[in-house]
Amino acid sequence: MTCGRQNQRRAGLALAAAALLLAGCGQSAETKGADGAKGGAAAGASASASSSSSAKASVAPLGPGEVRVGGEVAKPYSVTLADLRKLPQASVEVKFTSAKGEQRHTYQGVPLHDVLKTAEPRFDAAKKNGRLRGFVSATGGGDYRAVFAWAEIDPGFAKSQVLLAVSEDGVAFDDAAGPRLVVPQDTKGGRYVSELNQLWVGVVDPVVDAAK
Ligand SMILES: Nc1nc2c(c(=O)[nH]1)N[C@H]1C(S)=C(S)[C@@H](COP(=O)(O)O)O[C@H]1N2
Ligand SMILES: [Mo]
Repeated sequence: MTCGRQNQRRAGLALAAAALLLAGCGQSAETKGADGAKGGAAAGASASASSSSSAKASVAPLGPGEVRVGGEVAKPYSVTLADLRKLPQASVEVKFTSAKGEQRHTYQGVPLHDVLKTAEPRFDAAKKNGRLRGFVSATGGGDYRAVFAWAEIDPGFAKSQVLLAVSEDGVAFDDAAGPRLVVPQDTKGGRYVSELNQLWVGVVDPVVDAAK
């Protein structure tokens, strides 16, 4: 038997996750919340709260294709896949390796930097290159998560064009599923977070300074 994270994600159903759990396919603590909850109704319907003591009951369930943008920002907001389609688009041709082997795709979408700037990240202007202390956590379906340094996604620093993709090879992503992160500079597919539902801007100073 395989513990198919990919299949689970593809299925995108709380039902599939329940079946995996019943089948004893529980994943380690690093993939807690194996509820497969993505954007969409499944997020609200799943028992995700039971898998995380830090879950906040006060937070409304995610709407279809909703991505919450928050953290160290002045203006937290939500953007849906449908909203993203109306914003200025970029297109990238990429290749990356995955468990399926090499993949080549053309993605269309909105630069991640644009989406985050709208939320007005609060970087320390008093510190030299304060934004270099920033990072972005991207969470997708199945509580899959990857982190970026701010400089990696800021065209003012890096030659990168990280996108919140709305389509792959001309095929639109399901509005309920949410966008996919596309990371042209990566050779592996790990940070191509699918069914994106949260972007969280952070600053490393509190963690680093606490360790002094
Ligand atoms: N939400 C989510 N996104 C994910 C993953 C995942 O498990 N969950 N796996 C990543 C990994 S390890 C790879 S290699 C690619 C694979 O992309 P594919 O599923 O389109 O083949 O997706 C990435 N994005
Ligand atoms: Mo992967």
